[in-house]
Amino acid sequence: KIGLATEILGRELYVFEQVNSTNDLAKKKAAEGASHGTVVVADQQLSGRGRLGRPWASPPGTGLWFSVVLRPPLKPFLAPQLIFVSAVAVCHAIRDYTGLPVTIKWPNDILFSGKKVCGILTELSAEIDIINYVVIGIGINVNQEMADFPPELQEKAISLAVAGNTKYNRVGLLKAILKELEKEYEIYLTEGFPAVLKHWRSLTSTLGQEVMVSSTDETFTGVAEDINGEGCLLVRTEDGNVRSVMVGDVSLRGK
Ligand code: BT5
Repeated sequence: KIGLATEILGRELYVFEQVNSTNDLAKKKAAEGASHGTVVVADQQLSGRGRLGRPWASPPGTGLWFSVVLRPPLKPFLAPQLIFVSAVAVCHAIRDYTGLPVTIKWPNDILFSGKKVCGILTELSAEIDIINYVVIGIGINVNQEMADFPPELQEKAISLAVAGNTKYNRVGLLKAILKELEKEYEIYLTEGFPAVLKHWRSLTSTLGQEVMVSSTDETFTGVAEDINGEGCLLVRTEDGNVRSVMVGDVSLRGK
């Protein structure tokens, strides 16, 4: 019993010392019928994943690695909107819990002074017209020292502890995030995506920035002006055109 502050999220809760990936386990539980709001947490992941199979460093004792099963009453094409619901909730909760001015980098990162403290991996299981489930995987660097990060992450990753110069209670932070996620998800379902976008705009550091967009086919630069109703990033290129960039296989770098 960890004293959850939620009605639904985390009421079915699985806690492990070590798993390969909480997303994989949450997908398995969901396929076996786990209820909406099921949460899988692990102290350590042996093969934590980012998008496109990229690795996610998930050492024991220091991070918050967890996944939430949602069963939203939505058409599958709307599933990407849940990335924004999640990012808003996580960003809000981290700000409230730590007081640190973290921001959202489109589409799925939470940054502290330009460095990544958290990544979100959303995975969908759907049929033509209905969503079976969505798994929201959230990885937060909570109490790592800089020396705990592998060399390739030294420049681009940071933990909340390094950012705030103090350690944080991981269970307390988990409870705060589940509470915010439950709240933002409810706002999304009752008020719609525009309400979430409004929150998102107030928390992002991407808009107004000069960005470099890279996909497998091409790289271009421009100024990130807004996101649209589908969550696409609208980038004004040097020739004055606005290009819409889909959540998917792109990486974004501040220039
Ligand atoms: C992400 O992917 O940022 C999504 C990460 C989601 C992790 C959670 S943990 C719980 C759940 N179970 C899983 O197996 N996954 C989810 P992406 O945008 O593709 O970023 C991946 C990149 O971030 C890597 O290529 C590294 O450059 C960098 N990275 C890896 N580990 C990191 C860490 N601990 N902190 C900051 N950056 C990291």
